[in-house]
Amino acid sequence: MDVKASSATSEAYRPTRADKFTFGLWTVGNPGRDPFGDTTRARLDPNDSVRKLAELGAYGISMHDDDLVPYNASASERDAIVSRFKKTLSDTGMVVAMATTNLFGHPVFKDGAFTSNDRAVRRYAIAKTMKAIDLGAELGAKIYVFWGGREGVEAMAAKRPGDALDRFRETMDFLSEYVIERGYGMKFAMEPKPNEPRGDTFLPTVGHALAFISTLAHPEMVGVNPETAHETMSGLSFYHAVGQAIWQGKLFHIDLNGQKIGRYDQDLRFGSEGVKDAFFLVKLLEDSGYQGPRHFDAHAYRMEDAEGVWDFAAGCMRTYLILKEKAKRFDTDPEIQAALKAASVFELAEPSVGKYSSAAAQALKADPGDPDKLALRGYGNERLDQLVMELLLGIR
Ligand code: GLT
Ligand code: MN
Ligand code: MN
Repeated sequence: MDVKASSATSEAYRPTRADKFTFGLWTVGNPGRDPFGDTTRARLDPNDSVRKLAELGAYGISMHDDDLVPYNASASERDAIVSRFKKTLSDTGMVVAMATTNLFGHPVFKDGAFTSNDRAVRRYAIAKTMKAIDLGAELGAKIYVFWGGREGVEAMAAKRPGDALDRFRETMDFLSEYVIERGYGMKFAMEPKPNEPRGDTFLPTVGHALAFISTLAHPEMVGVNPETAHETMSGLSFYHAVGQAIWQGKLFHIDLNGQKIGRYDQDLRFGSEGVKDAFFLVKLLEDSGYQGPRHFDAHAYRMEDAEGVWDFAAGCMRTYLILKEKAKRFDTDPEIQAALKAASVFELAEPSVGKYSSAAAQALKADPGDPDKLALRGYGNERLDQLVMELLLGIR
C-alpha cells in the first residue's frame, strides 16, 4: 500500500467541489452548549463559516431560517443580511444545497410545531415555514428538510397519535401545494428521529417516514433525510435504512455523522464511530449513483476551540474520501471478489421464480429441492467479513 497517500500530511483525500460536501451552518457554528453547560466557544458569523468551508473544499452549506436571519428581524434587516450572505456565496462559489426551518428553539414550540395541540401555534409554525421556504428558494436551495424536533410527547395521554399524524399530513400537503404554486421546484425530505428532545417523537425511523410519505397528496415530491445518529439511536442499521430509501427512490438528502449505539444524539465527526458501518454507507452512496449533497450534520467536541472546529470539518470530508477509496479497493481486490462469489452475493440479484404462471407454480411444488442437501453448504461469511476488516485496518 502507498504509505505516502495514507500519511496525515498528504494532499491525497483533499476534497473538491465535485465531492459535493456540505455542512449545516449550525454544525460548524455549534458553540458547544449542552444540557449541562453553557457555550464553550464563540458563535461564528455565517459568512465566515462559508468562507472557511470553501477554503477547505466544501461544495456548500445548509441552513435553518434562524441560522442566518434572527426570527424577529425586521424586513429591512432581513434583506441586508440576505444580500450580504448572497455576496459571500457568489465570492466563494458556495451553494445553499438545503434549507430548513427552526421549529424547535423558540419556547412557542414547546408542545410541538405542526402537531402542537394549540391550533394557533400550528398556524404560526406553518407561516414560519412558508417564509423560510421563500428564503431557501431565494438562496437557491432545491431540498427542504423537515425535522420534527418537537413533534412528540412525554405524557402519552396528551396527544392522540392519529390526530398528530393527520395534522402532520395536512401540513405537508399544504406546503407541497405552496411550493408547486410558487414554482420553486423544491423537494421535501423528512428527517426521522426516535426521541430527544421529546420523550417520543412522531415518525421515529426511516421506515415510519417512508410509510407516512406514501399517504401524502404529493408523495413524488417528498423523500427522506436519514441521519446516522438518529437511526443508530434506535438500535437500527443506518446502512439498511439508507439502502431501503434508495431502493424506494426516496433518498433526497442525507445527514452524515458518527454515533455510539444506545446514546443521546451525539452528532460526532463522520466515521469517528462505527467505521465498518461508515464504510458500507459510503460504498452504498457511491455505488447507487446518489447525486445529492454529502451533508455533515455533526459538530466538534465541546472542548474544541475555533481551530478544532475546522479540524472537525476537514476530518469529516477526509474520512469520507478515504472510505470512498477503500470502496474502490473492495471492488478490485481479487480475494474479496472471490469471497463475494463464494458467499453467492451476486446470486441474490437473480430472480427466484420470475413472473407467476400456474405451470411455474406447479413445477416448483413438484420439485422444490431437498432442504437437507441445501442446508449442507457454508456461505463463507467469516472469511468475507475478515477480508473487509483487513481492508479497513489498512493491510490490504
Ligand atoms: C438539529 C437536529 C438535526 C437536524 C437539523 C435540521 S437541526 O441540529 O439535531 O438532526 O437535521 O433541522
Ligand atoms: Mn440531522
Ligand atoms: Mn443528530
